[in-house]
Amino acid sequence: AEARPRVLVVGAGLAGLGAAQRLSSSRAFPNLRLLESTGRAGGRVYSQRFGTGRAPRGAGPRPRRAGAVSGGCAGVQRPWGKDWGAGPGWVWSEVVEIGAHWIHGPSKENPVFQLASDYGLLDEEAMSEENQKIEVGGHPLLPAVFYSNTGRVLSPELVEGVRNLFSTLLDQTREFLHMPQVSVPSVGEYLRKEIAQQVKEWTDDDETKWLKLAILNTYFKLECCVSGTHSMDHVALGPFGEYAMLPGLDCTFPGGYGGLPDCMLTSLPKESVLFHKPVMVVRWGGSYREESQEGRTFPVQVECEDGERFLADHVIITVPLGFLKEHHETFIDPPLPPRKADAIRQLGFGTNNKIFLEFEQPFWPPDCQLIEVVWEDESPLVEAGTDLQASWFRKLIVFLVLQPPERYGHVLCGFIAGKESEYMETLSDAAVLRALTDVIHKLTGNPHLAPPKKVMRSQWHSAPYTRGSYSYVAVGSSGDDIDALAQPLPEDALLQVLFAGEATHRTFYSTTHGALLSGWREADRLLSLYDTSESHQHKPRL
Ligand code: 6YU
Repeated sequence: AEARPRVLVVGAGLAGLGAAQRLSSSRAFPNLRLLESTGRAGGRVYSQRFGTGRAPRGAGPRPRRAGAVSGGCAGVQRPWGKDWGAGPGWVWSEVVEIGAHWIHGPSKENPVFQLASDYGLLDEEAMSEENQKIEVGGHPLLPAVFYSNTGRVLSPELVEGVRNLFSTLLDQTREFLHMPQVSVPSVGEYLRKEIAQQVKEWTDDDETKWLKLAILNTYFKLECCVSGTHSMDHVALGPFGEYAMLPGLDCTFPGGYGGLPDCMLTSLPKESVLFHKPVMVVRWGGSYREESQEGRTFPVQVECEDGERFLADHVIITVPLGFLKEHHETFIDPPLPPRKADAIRQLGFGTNNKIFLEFEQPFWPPDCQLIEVVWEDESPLVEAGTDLQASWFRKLIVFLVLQPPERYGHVLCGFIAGKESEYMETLSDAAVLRALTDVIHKLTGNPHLAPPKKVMRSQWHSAPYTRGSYSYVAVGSSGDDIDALAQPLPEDALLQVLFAGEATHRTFYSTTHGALLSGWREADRLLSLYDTSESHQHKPRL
């Protein structure tokens, strides 16, 4: 086995796990190692426990939703929630998603959906044929309530009209894909230009006009969460339509998204995965020898922060684009060719965070699953303030109500993108709670409403091995940059250094299925390099 190619995979997110799983299922690669910087698998797929639901005294056993699954593959138990406490009035915590939330487009073509179904991680509704056929263009409609900062609830009809206008304009932005020229560089500028035109034709009174603009501004902020960017002015217009959507109504994992990487991990030989092994530098194009391996040289040497070194024939790098942006000049030696370094600099990688709030009692109506927030003094046609300290919380414009309440208690999951989100990461939990309590007092018009009893948030920008949430095609870059990033090194087909990860998938970037497919792509690239007959020599097919 020692004569067969040695492969290292850097990063145990879905891309790294996918690559490792595919390679380890071939007998051509018995010498496989996966090096992960943190203490867990999953990367930006990360489920944690939150909330302390409490049953009333005298309540019976804790209810479970019909059709519930308790989680998949052998050796991995992911129960719905954890009960503890003796006597009447048990308490529990539930699984929430710190990172990826939904399977976008859960249908046959989506490998995350397929794998999760095979592992038994999804409920019957998500797996149903009807669910797989539904096409909502990435924006499922949930029963929503629209609160304004003036303490009033906005009319659903008014909001619906504005939302339809916004989604029509957004659909138009995807039509520039194959056009040689675009009139403005960014999605944001295009939308604002169109809105400025439309406003001239509005016949509403002034107050309604301003309100409609304020609602539109909420949709700009929502779109920043979707694209993982500070401003839609940073998202390139021409390539925007290249992001591909699959059919299927977005679904979640009843036992947590983290069940997927956990199951993938169990299929790998235990000794092949090393946690707490941050890679510091990947050296390639060399001739490295191990003392115990006389005569055999390896072109790749990977050195970890703790000084341990690994030699290999091939390394698949799956670290996030955010990490590469910060470290690529020292992380890879010799440095990347200019085309690749430019792609890393030019592609976008922003921040989208979640803030979970648990309430003793809901302030929203029982059937509400989504809370949208409108700041009536804002408009996409008026430059926003830049004082982060004074107004960061204005960027948080949507809360999901975690369902069902019998399972979660009264928990909201807020989404916040951009520089405001990065600023929020620097605050204490208490400061976040204070600011959001103020916001909720404004929205409800009730300054005495009890504050949330618990808060938890993600901090993806501060995470040293991620440095943000996901990639987007920024102004000044295009899908060609994604392909350039995905190109292996060196260019003469030796495949010493390969690149996977969501940011290397030209049409599914920013998603879990993009990540998984990119890992498979690089594994297949290696598999097709070798003659996979049971020859004990490793012979590249060049
Ligand atoms: C999806 C969703 N979703 C919300 C939030 C986030 C993301 N995504 P990983 O980072 O996983 O793995 C790399 C590993 O490498 C990691 O473990 C590191 O620790 C390790 N590493 C780093 N440096 C290292 C070193 N030096 N040495 C060793 N190891 C090292 N995707 O499908 N559905 O609902 C969401 C969401 C808050 C943060 C998401 C969602 C994105 C996915 O999570 C992400 O793409 C993959 O998990 C990445 O896997 P990976 O393996 O590549 O990296 C038009 C247009 C619009 C475009 N956008 C539309 C789509 C919207 C995306 N949706 C997002 C929404 C949410 C809520």
